[in-house]
Amino acid sequence: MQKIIVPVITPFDTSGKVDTEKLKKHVSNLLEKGVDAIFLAGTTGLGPMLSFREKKEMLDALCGVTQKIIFQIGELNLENVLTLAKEAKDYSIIGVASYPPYYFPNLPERWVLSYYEKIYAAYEHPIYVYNYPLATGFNVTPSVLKQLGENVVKGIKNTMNDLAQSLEYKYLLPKLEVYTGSDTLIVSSFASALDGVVSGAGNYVPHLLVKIRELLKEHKTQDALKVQSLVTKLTQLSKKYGSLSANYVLTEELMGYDVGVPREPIFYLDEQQRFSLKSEIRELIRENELAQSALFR
Ligand code: ELE
Repeated sequence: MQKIIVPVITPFDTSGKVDTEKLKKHVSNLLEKGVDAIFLAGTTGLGPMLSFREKKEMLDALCGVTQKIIFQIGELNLENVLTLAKEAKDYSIIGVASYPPYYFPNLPERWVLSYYEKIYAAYEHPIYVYNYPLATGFNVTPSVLKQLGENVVKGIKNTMNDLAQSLEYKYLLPKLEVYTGSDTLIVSSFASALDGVVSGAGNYVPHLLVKIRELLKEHKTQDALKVQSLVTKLTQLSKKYGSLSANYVLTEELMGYDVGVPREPIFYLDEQQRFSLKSEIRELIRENELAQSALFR
């Protein structure tokens, strides 16, 4: 079955420390709602703002809850990345992932290939690639992935609206797991040859993602599209307020418990913004009957 993977938000306390208790609670709730796996320290989890020691601390905390974890270890200090890759070998998690080296423009392809080959050598198992060209500045194209090959790469999460690129990965490397990282392509991912989704919206509406998958299985395409449309609207709402911060408010409102705050300079929404975002969420849900039944079943 195609997978629903959630790039979990990282709960911080107001002093900026990771709150592992809130993280554990949130992850066990997500799994209970039918989520298949957790993507740890991704974009939604503010991965680039975490030290490699904090990432390890989060892995340690979560391992008591689940082993269904893809652990994002990428950063620009390769020594730290390789240390985490070696340490991750001691855990029976799904695997490690990394975005390519970022920020520096025009990196030659061969450097990116060497980066992933080094992680593979340290981890000694095939790894996951996180492709998010808008954020990293580098597109891990199907041809780059093909050069790495199926021995080195186990899967890719592609955060691009270009579904054709995701399909091309799958065509060139049939054994590869291919996930889309886009909240607006959940229906298309499940309805195509891909292996599932890594969806930030899964933090606040995991039940709607499960619902979409169920509806498609029953060939209720129109209903699935209706739920997708609501998920898309919620993510648009999140973007309007600054999604990296608004995700915490959406999760609190729709999951019904406190998930802490982001870490500055991703600033927590002020009281007025939180109030207005929550009102907009409620209005959206009120307007959508199908969503109501899926949300509150
Ligand atoms: C998506 C990002 C992208 C989810 C992660 C994810 O957070 O690690 O706003 O769609 O560009 O890659 O959330 O966000 P948008 O996998």
